[in-house]
Amino acid sequence: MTNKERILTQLIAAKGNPISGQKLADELSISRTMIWKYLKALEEEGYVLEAVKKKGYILQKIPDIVSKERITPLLETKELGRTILYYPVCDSTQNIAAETARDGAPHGTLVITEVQTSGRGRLERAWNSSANKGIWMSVIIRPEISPHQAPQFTLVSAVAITKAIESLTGCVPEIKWPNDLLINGKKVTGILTELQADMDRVQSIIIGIGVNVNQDSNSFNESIQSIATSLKMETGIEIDRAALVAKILFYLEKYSRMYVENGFEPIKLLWESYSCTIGKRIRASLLRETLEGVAIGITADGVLELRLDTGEIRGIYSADINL
Ligand code: BT5
Repeated sequence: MTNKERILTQLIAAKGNPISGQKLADELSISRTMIWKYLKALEEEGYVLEAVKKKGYILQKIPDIVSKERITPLLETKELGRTILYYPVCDSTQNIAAETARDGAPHGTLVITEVQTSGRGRLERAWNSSANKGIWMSVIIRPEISPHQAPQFTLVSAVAITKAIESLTGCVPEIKWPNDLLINGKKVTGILTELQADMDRVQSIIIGIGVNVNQDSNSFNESIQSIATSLKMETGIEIDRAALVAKILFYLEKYSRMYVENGFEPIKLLWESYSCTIGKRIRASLLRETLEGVAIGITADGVLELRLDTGEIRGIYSADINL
């Protein structure tokens, strides 16, 4: 933790009681002037501090941002999120993460922003992330697996985000294969998994996560207003985005490790328990054809199995699904 994060952690822990500049200076072994500089820096980020004469500083308001200072004190992970790159605005966290990963960023690096100007989904589709009311982030992971095991990380991530949303809001999303989380049939989360690999070794997997958190329906572009929802729209409550980021990283670390150590089977069972695809009649739009049939399950490789009306079973690696 940096000194600024330590000061913030102490102010939060004081729960509205004043904490003296001298006490902070003693605990961090730095001068009062340095403490004052850090407090000024926090104020510039939107933290509201009250100075009470002879008593010290009270934290009055925490800004609604997803900065490193807000997320770090909430982390329950060993590796994920231990390096954070925060941008008030950027084109796409996926682009920054890809570049940073190529430059050797460590396993677990988090790239996060308030607003994306060119957020993207699969096949270069646009991802609406203009409002600073969602979570737009990319996590760089470097698991020791072969490239063909990488697509399963989309499913690992879907389970992790579902668990995080469930534990923080009580609202349980459904997973639509392969990368959508839905609440009441509307999309609340999209996942974009990208790979940097040699023929036989994964260099890094970049897990891009977009969660609609505190938007109202008019925050979305008109084109997606009927298909998108946010956690606030579904629960009626403003959610602390930083707390949700920390929870997502916690579950992502837990389930990634489970996958690498124990294989896909335990993740598959969890994924199927949250899925709204399995057992349903669906239409799958592939790059060159459209197939209709009943989704009967996913394989140990995360491939969706579709039973066509002819009885033939087809494995689907990548498609858009219509229920
Ligand atoms: C996805 O693609 O669902 C993956 C989205 C990943 C976004 C994250 S945000 C952080 C990171 N940085 C990025 O640049 N991207 C990742 P796909 O399955 O192709 O779905 C895209 C479709 O979802 C669009 O064509 C719209 O129909 C719809 N859509 C766009 N923005 C949306 C939103 N905010 N909420 C719900 N649906 C949306």
